[in-house]
Amino acid sequence: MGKLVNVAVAGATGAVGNQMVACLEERAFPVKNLKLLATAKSAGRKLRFKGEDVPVEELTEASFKGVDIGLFSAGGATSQKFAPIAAGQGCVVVDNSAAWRMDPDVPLVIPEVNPHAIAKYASKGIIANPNCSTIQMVVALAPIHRKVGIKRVVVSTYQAVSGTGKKAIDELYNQTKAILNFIEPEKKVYPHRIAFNCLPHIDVFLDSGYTKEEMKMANETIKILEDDAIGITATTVRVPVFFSHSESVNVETRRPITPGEVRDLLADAPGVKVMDDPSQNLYPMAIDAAGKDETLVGRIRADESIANGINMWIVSDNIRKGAATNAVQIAEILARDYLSN
Ligand code: L14
Repeated sequence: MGKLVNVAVAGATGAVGNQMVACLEERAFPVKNLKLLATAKSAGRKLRFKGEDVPVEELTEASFKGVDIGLFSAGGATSQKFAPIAAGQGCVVVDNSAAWRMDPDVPLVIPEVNPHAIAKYASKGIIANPNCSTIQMVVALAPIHRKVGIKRVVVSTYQAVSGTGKKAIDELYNQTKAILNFIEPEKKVYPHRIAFNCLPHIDVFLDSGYTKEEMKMANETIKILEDDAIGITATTVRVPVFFSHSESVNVETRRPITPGEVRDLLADAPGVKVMDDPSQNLYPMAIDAAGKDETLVGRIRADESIANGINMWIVSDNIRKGAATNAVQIAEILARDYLSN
């Protein structure tokens, strides 16, 4: 790895921000100085990093002087405002919000899939981290796309509450506890009860009837795979799970491929682990992926209703590979290949 870098984490006290700090430590990222930034309300709190208590400072326009890389997970509005301010001060921003993902001058990067796109950061000083549901799906789709071409994808997701943040983790916990104690549960985060329920609703609805989360999955996949001939339709569903998103993915390929060939292809794919032995009841589950960085794939089988169809089940920790790990992996490439002198 190249030189030591000054890193800032914006939104450090959130679920993803916390995990970003943990990933920097776990992966032995070459940190010179770590700055933790959050709203004034969180300023003064401390987070543990490499055995030391690092104080959280208020995020302001002056926060990024001397910072080489800023990992942002403080929401779209904060990214919209502060990413250009940070970039203007020479800080390369790796942004986890949806604010910059579809900007044609901002690369949208999954390191295992399109690391070459990182070079385009120079235009705005911003690199976007894709949506959690997109990342885990595309890590598994990319090798298939390269081999036989993907024509169409139909995906349904089963998404954990942690994607919404700490308040939603508390909401699932509190509602579950209330219901098991015959107490009327309160709802503050989602429009309906999430405990013992499924909500076909993630992010906001558009006039088309789709949610923004569904359109992110379609648009981001096309941008990352650099192929707008791929058709994608998504239904995104919130389920009462704390960590890890699961996805049922139906793929129509351009050329034939057997389930065995998909299994072999994915067994060699970086960041992917195949868990597929129905005879042993072996398939990926949210509880397997939580706390790990791999994307787990199983239930690989032919869709016999079409000529070239494959079905699979893809599971990954939405806070790790879906957010923090992916951002830190991008930062590793930046530090090694772009900021090293
Ligand atoms: O990064 O699960 O675009 O509520 C926004 C919705 C992250 C997940 C994003 C959720 C998503 C979030």
